Amino acid sequence: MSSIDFYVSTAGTIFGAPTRCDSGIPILGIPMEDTVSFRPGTRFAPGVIRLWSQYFEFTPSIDLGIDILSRICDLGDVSLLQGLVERNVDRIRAVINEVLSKWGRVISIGGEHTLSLGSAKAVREYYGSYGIYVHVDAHLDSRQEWPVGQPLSHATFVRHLMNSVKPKLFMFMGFRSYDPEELNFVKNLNDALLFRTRDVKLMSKYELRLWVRNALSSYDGPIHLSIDVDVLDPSIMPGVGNPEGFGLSYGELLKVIEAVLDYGGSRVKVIDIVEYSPPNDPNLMSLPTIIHLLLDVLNYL
Ligand SMILES: [Mn+2]
Repeated sequence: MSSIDFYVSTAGTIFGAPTRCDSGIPILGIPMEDTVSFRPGTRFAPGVIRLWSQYFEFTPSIDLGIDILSRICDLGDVSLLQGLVERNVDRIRAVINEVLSKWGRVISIGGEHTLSLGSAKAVREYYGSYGIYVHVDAHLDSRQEWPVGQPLSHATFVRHLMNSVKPKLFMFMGFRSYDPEELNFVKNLNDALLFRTRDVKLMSKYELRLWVRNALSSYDGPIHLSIDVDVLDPSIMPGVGNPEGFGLSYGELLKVIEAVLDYGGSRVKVIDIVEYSPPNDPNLMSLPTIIHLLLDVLNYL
């Protein structure tokens, strides 16, 4: 039996999109939440985004004349076990592998960031190579253990990703909060581009695009874009588990995403949008930004 038929269920759809599509872009909910270290609630994100998405206009930041609704379908949510991190990562890998075999790409909606380990493994498995991991996040998620004694969690999964899929290049975009141990780790990676929050803020759009273009063209293979929405400032994105001050504005995040999707083109196989947490979102005030991010990603993809 196929993993999709077995593990994925649908309750309502994003923007009212169909549940199956032929050549479109599939959206997959992954309500994984097993290793919370601060405020819980990311498991509710796919459902809340689905429910509320119907009440927004489908207009992205730049009108490229693309009918976004006609290009997407909503596959539903991956059903997961509770608290079994490794088994959930493996299930996510299996489902995304199959989604890639049928559609060639996917946008996943988390869930905790650890799910990106599953999608990275699927990219490596399905394409037989793994090119570039783009980690857009206030954090580096590169601890050895967190909490101390726990090897695999949302704060450590990047190390596992390095060991298991071995990206040719890491791009850390928009980080600002870390432990010295993690900073040492990422600085010692052989091939990594490190842009802190203030670098992204200070760089012009064209300077940033030049860096991204050079990086993407210097390493071949599939590109995996993983966006933790806590990279944004808590004033526009309060609905996250681990908020960090002095974050990116939406326009600054868009500079990064636009550059990666423009120059990455069809090499971008998986986009994860993770860590939105509705229970931590007063009056769901982060939701317009989440919806807009999804529309912009679809517009550029
Ligand atoms: Mn984060």
